[in-house]
Amino acid sequence: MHERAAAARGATSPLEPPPNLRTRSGALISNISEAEAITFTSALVTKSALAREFCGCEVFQRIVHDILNVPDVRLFHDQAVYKKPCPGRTFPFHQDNGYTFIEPLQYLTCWVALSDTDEENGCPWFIPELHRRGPLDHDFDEANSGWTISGVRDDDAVCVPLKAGSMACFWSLTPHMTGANETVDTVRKAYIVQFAPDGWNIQIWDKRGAGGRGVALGNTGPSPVDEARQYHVLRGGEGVGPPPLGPRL
Ligand SMILES: O=C(O)CCC(=O)C(=O)O
Repeated sequence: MHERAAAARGATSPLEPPPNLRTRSGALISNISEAEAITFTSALVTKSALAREFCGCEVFQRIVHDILNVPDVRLFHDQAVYKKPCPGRTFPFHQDNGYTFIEPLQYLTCWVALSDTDEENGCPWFIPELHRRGPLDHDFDEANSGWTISGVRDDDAVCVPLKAGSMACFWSLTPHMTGANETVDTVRKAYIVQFAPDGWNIQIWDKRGAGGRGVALGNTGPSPVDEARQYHVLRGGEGVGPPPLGPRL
């Protein structure tokens, strides 16, 4: 996994979004990416054959086989997260469901360290057991530009330093945060790879509804899948490699 992570680091870096990426109307493309503090680069598997191979590799096939315990599993989402030196700037406690709410609720997040990470440069922290309480209310934390579980009690949070090539695997309902990168010159690099049982429904929640608090929608059954991005890693209980990267449009 260590060689694979080194290769993934090579694949993710050139694809980091340029600073201040804006729409034609001037709005920031993402309200959580900020070039000088933290960048999120999504769907690398649609741009890099190496990222594609990485997310579909046998290591993940085995992990999802054992943890998700269903015969058909797809890559749900992948993103590189680069955290720049920026004193005090955390990525606050949240559940991944606080960003992307699907049915069934629990999907699996694999947080892969592409560089060594520790308390000083912004490694992840987790609150044990709280995932059992289901989805928690999230509010937007303007100071740290991220959704967060307001008032969450974090006195028993566990700090998880990771060497490059190691990963933390956790449920999408597990509250987690990353600390500030308090170094002066190192960029903390991670690749986040998420897997979900095939047949998920993402159309049950409108995040922008009710003035940004979100509203429940009708249950419309399985959502359409982006085959180029959300490919199978497990089909009929067997690991399957990723389909080749198609021509770029
Ligand atoms: O890697 C980070 O600093 C935070 C990313 C994170 O927690 C997430 O994308 O859910």
